[in-house]
Amino acid sequence: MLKLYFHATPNSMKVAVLLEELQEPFDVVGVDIFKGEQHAADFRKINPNAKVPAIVDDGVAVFDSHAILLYLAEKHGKFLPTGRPARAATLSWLEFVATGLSPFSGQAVHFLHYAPEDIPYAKNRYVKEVERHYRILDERFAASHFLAGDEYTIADMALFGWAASAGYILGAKGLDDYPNVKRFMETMNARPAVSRALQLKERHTFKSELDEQARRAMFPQNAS
Ligand SMILES: N[C@@H](CCC(=O)N[C@@H](CS)C(=O)NCC(=O)O)C(=O)O
Repeated sequence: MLKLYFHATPNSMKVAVLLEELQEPFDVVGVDIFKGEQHAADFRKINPNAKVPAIVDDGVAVFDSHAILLYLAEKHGKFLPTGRPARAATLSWLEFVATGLSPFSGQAVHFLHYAPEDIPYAKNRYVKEVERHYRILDERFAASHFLAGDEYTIADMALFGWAASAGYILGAKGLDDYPNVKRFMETMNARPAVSRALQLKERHTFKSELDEQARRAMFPQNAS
């Protein structure tokens, strides 16, 4: 059976949603990134980049959340439109999330919550970029039900991963400034497959203390 190498993180959640939408049976293998399990030799054979998510499907290893989304969508012939305009829109928004919203969100989380020193310039840079991405998404959802148009695609699942954790970056108001993104999230949260994916976070628990072991595991470049 397909194995999903998982931690309760936005990037893993993208893939969990797609697997649930596809109703593809899968086993979850927890990788506790706070304990450094991403650096285990066996896991590095699956993802040389030592990060989650990754999958192994019938002996085939795939790493990086958006590569996995594309691989599974192509395998099943679902959630990746074949018509050229909708496919172009799906790929464009998928990359927007892969190269924009995801890494800027990751760096915003780092400087807001994990960095050992307070660096206002870095916090401002990444939070402002996250906000700019949500403004673009809000404009898109003012004109379009899903990112690629009327059709629900892997681009929406990619966005859901990070948007579900937006409060961690934007604070208590969460997505309040982006009403069209909020409407999109309500649509997503109403989907049974999304509920099932979110339940994985309850069923698989991980270390949460950001102690020396966790800092060494995730930010080895800063280890003393
Ligand atoms: N581009 C990668 C990023 C994956 C990533 O950054 N994963 C984080 C969790 S969301 C991780 O494994 N961090 C552990 C570490 O950096 O040591 C993807 O989209 O899958």
